[in-house]
Amino acid sequence: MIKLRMAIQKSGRLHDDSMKLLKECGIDINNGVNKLKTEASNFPLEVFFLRDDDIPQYVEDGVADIGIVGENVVLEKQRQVNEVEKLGFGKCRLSVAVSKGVSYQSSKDLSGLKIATSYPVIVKDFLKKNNIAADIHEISGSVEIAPGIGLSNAICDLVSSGSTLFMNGLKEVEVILKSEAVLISNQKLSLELEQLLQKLLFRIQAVKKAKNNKYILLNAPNNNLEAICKLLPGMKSPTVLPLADQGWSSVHSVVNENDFWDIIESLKENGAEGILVVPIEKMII
Ligand code: PRT
Ligand code: ZN
Repeated sequence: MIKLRMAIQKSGRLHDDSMKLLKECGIDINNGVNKLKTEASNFPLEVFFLRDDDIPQYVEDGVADIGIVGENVVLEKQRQVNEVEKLGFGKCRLSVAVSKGVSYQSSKDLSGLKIATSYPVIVKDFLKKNNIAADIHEISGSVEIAPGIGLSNAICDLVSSGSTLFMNGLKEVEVILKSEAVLISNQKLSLELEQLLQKLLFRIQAVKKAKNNKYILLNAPNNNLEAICKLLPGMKSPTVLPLADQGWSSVHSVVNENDFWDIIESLKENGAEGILVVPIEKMII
């Protein structure tokens, strides 16, 4: 039977979330951190564990059909692969930072500087687009120490909390790229593999939607029922059930995480009581 071959990071920041996503998609795999590959027991999927830097090339070459990797790596490696879906984890930004004491007004201030980075392709492109002449010094790790040891005047590196920059006396001055983990695929998948990818993608999207939404239950006074239902359109329309208490109804619906607090306030203003909010495991529209 044909199997979809997926490359994920062997160890590192994306490993656990990649494995968790597969689990949430109902795919059981043996945890093979120390192995090169493993198989799913209930989905036609083989998983290869690789260094993240190598994943775009393996997917381009067709050694793996699909892979999970940071967008930053996809853009840096410039391999011919399709970006299929953003996955909502591994979020970070690729930023330029300079020493805290240096005055910085605009990207023009980078002219003539030496920038240490592990992302020479992306940085070169940024400098070109902004018409800045600066030197790029490529290093593979510990980029944040470069200004401190006199190797460069600036750096361009991944940032998430900002504490690494802070601890090294650096300040973030330009965000070049916002990145997160993405699902990539080979550009010439056979029809069968494409169908398996679509099956997996359907599950991934259901998991993502569920994470962005909450199930809400509340008690509403019947005289304000219409206003409350308008606030909770849900997937089609809210479910309304009469309570044993006369004049009250129970309303069930789905709310988006982003609108959540605004909606709660309006619901309370309209007399809603006993509001319960529960996570959704899977959501298929
Ligand atoms: O061994 P392998 O080559 O597979 O792994 P790696 O060491 O190259 O990568 P890894 O595991 O560090 O990161 C994998 C991916 O996670 C990256 O390509 C990004 O897409 C994503 N990611 C998200 C991050 C960060 N956040 C991040 N904060 N990758 C690295 N960092 C590093 C950054 O380089 C800096 O050293 O964390 C430090 C900054 O973090 P803060 O929180 O102090 O700002
Ligand atoms: Zn790497």
